[in-house]
Amino acid sequence: MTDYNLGSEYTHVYSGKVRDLYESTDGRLLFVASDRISAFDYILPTEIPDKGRILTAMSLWWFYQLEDIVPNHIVSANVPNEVKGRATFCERLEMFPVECVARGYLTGSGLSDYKASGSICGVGLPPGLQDGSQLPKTIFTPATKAAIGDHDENVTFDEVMANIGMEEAQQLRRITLKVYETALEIARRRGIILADTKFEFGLGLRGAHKGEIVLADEVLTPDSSRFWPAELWKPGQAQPSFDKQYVRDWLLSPASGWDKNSGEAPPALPDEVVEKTRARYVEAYEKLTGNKFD
Ligand code: Q0T
Repeated sequence: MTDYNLGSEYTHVYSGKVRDLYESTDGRLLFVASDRISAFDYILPTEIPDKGRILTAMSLWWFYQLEDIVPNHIVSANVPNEVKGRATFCERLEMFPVECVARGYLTGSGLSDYKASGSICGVGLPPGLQDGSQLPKTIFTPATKAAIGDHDENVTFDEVMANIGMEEAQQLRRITLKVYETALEIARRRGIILADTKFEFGLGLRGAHKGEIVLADEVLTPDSSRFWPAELWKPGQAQPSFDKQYVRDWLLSPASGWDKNSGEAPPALPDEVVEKTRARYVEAYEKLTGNKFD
């Protein structure tokens, strides 16, 4: 399952599809981005070399870009050798039980909800929008976190308020939209459309952040967001994905021998698909940050 071994100093706390959280014996939280990759809701049997390091570097870069807007949970990137470059020590927060999604473009579950009801999470939208359309304004479309293997469920703002209270719900919406709109502009200048993104926030428990809303998890990576190459954007069709397009195309091609609706686990990826996919992650990092990945 994991591609690293931290030894007995760390106990496992939580795993998402591709990220793991540990607690060290001295009480620190270690957030690890693995090299695992998911597609069509499966964790694939093949890892993408350096993916964890690339996404960690990207997330750290974003936290730094955004630190004047919202505090974040990063404490240090000085981590054990086994996970060097793809882990961070982070501040323990009391997490809000809500996935804070912002959308500037229509696709995915937002598109499905729009087609069914003309709205997403209770936010009404004008008629005539297509897959990939830019929305008239950025919207907050919260979801509740599902167990691994299940889909997050979109919820209305009223449901979030009922869950965590009006004040906190309004703060989360305001911060989510502000951070997303800032990131959208930064990415656009570099030729990347950040179609939507998901944030997780928590409440600081002690020290400088006590009682404050703090940005957690991994932010504005291709795993938590949709990255579209701006020059290929064309509403009315599914947009090519910056990172996973080779993976999806190969899995759906006859060459893979896999049927996405069979219920069977997907097969191992060929070396060529792995290498091209790794190159896309590197390209996304370098294009966005202007830094060389090494
Ligand atoms: C958490 C306390 O996606 C998640 O974790 C991926 C490994 C969800 N999650 C976050 C926490 C965090 C963070 N991040 C934190 N700073 N403090 N809990 C738990 N689950």
